[in-house]
Amino acid sequence: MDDLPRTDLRAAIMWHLTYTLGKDPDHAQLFDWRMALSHAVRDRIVDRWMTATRDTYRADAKRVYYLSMEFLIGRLLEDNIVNLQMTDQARAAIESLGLDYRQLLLDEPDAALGNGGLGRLAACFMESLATLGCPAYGYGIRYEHGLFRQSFLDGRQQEAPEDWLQQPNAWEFERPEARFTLGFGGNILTRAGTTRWEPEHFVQAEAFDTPVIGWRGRWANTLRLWAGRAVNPFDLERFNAGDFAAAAENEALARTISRVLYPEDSTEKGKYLRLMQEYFFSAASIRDILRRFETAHQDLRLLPQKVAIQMNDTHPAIAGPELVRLLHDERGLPFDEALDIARGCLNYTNHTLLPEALESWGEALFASLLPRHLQLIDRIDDAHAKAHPARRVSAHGDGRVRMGELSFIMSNRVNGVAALHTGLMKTTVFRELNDLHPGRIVNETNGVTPRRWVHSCNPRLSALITDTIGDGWIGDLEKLTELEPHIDDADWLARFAQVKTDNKAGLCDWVTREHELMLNPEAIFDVQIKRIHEYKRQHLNILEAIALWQEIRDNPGAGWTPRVKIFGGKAAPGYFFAKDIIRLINDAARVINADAATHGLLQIIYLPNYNVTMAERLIPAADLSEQISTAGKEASGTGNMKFALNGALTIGTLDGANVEIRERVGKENFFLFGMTVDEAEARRQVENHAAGAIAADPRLARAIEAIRAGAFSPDEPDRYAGIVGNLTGPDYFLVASDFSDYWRAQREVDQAYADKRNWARMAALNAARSGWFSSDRTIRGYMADIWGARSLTGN
Ligand code: CR6
Repeated sequence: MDDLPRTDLRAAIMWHLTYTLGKDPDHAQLFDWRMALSHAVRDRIVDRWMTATRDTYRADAKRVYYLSMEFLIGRLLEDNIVNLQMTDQARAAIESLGLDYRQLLLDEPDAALGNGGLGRLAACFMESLATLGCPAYGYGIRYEHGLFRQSFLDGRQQEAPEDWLQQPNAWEFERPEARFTLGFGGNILTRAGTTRWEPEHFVQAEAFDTPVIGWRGRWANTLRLWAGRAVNPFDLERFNAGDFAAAAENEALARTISRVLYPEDSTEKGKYLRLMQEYFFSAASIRDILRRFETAHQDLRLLPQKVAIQMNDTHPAIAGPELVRLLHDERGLPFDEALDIARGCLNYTNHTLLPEALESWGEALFASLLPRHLQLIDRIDDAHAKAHPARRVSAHGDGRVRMGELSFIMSNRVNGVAALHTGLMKTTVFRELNDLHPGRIVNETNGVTPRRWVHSCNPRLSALITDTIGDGWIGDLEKLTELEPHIDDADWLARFAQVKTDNKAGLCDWVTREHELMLNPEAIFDVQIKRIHEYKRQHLNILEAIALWQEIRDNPGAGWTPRVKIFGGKAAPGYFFAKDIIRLINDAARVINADAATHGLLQIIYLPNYNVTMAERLIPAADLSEQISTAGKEASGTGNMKFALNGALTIGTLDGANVEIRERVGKENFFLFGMTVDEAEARRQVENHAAGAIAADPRLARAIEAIRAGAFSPDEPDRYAGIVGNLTGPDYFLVASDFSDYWRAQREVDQAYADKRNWARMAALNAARSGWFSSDRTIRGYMADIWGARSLTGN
């Protein structure tokens, strides 16, 4: 066997094809070539990865542990090639083998280990942590099936399992030796003054490591994902007795834990599994963290100096009581000391104020799985009450265990994800805890990694920026402000506009190929891509489209600016209202797209199975970014940042990070509409607010009436009775009350777009002024304000 070539990439690909994949080049498929390239790239990461680990041990540096139920990493091959700055080399090597480089990249399945913003944020953070040279581990679950695959049948969402792990995953290293056995249920024994938990059931967590390399390949961290394994995977006795299925039952049950992301939680069984998953990955991670600490230190009191743990939302909140349990029950530290140490390490990010999304568990369910933890939570509550007698705020009470309160009480710092959201945390969900702990809540506005979300996904824009100001912006996004003086140069602005035109043409080709629909490339590309939720108000968007359609039909010669409305996003399988919204959009699209009277002026397309890869395709081609949530409901948003960076203008409310985007890009470069948080609150108190708004706006009334009368569902006229009933009745998310102002802002968009040059100017100003929304800036904030961590690469 020839030695593995270290420098010549083409030779390395051939080597891996032969010796790793065992394939003769004559018979190799696209998959084999992709795997061979991935292995060749991975080799170039591994040395740096090991050096980074060694450097961290040598410096005895503080490590950051990011615990997250979700890491929506998407594809990794291109990311890794880009960060190693090997794009030209990789393309040349692949082309010299007679293969298509893009096609090869697209062959990689999307790792859909997340639902939406929270999971994608975790992925951006991992990349920024590596870019900044901050020693860090991401800890999560290696879901066999990530988020479901979405398709439409008669406009309705269908869900199929996502099978990204059907093929071998080139990036991960299985660590059979890194296993922890975790218990559930059972009893608590108190003997000679010490208490111990004797669980009844056991599951093993096995580690799979994926290296995450930063920009320019100077540092790499680890994403460690846990998989469920049985303690006794195979029962030979039962097998020999002929009961083959039962023989493997243990293994099947254990694997269920890491089988799917967010199992249906509307049943008790589902809830039980969900809490098991949370404990499973949190407990395995905490043990791993302690094990690593104890290889270098004896004194557990040093833990907060060496370890910073970030709980991404409340899903890992059980990490708090588990750490206390390990320190107190298993290591024998006094309870108060164990609690202090744990609190010195832990921090919590809140991502939502929506009451239905704030986790809480029934105490019976909780006690059946984690009896000892429930006792410890009571002691934590008591200690808290003793230290803060002014007012009792507890995690356990009224028969429930509230994970938000638990996370807050157990944390050194608690952060919001945008300025507005952080302020609201202090005055709403955590008002009392904030009074007791002034200063604990801090703000770290979200960000996105510019490597993936500009440089890779928008190569034309990236080339123009680099050509104008050099490539320093990729590692220091605030350099984008250096573009500003060029915006007044007509030639430069024309080049900027051409990038968008070319990206739109590329998207049109793809839509024609994949979805057999010809889009009008002259139209405004108006894009709303995100999870489907009433608070995000996709129904406000489709109502406006229906009203526009009606108005164009009435008045076809009025000089309309053509529009293509693009939707993408999945609804939770059990969220029926959201599924109705999807169906309504598809139904309306079918009718409107078929109307010769409005053809070319208004088109609607709902692209199925929205995921990271699709976002990378759509965002660079967007003119208009829809960020239209009811004020006070979207904690931050991160899509909004990606659009602005790629030169789309926002139509949006004063919600989440929209507020900060508007401040930075300038209010004249942002289409604002809708009520503020206070106005929305006041509006809800007005009796029949929706009916009042509908009566005051004939366009809105007509659009709703068309839906009600079955204009888009002639075979089933009352199909949307639920949506209509909500919009005309309670309308908690104030769609009706915000409609008129949304319509007004949309017509301003039409007018502005008609002036191509000025539109390009506004778009360029959005790009030039959005550099602050880099996740590098966000991570620097966490390092300084929350973790007390430092860079080992001097970044
Ligand atoms: N749905 C927020 O709603 C925010 C992300 C990341 C969300 C969204 O506004 O940008 O987190 N919240 O902070 C949760 O997932 C609970 C989200 O993605």
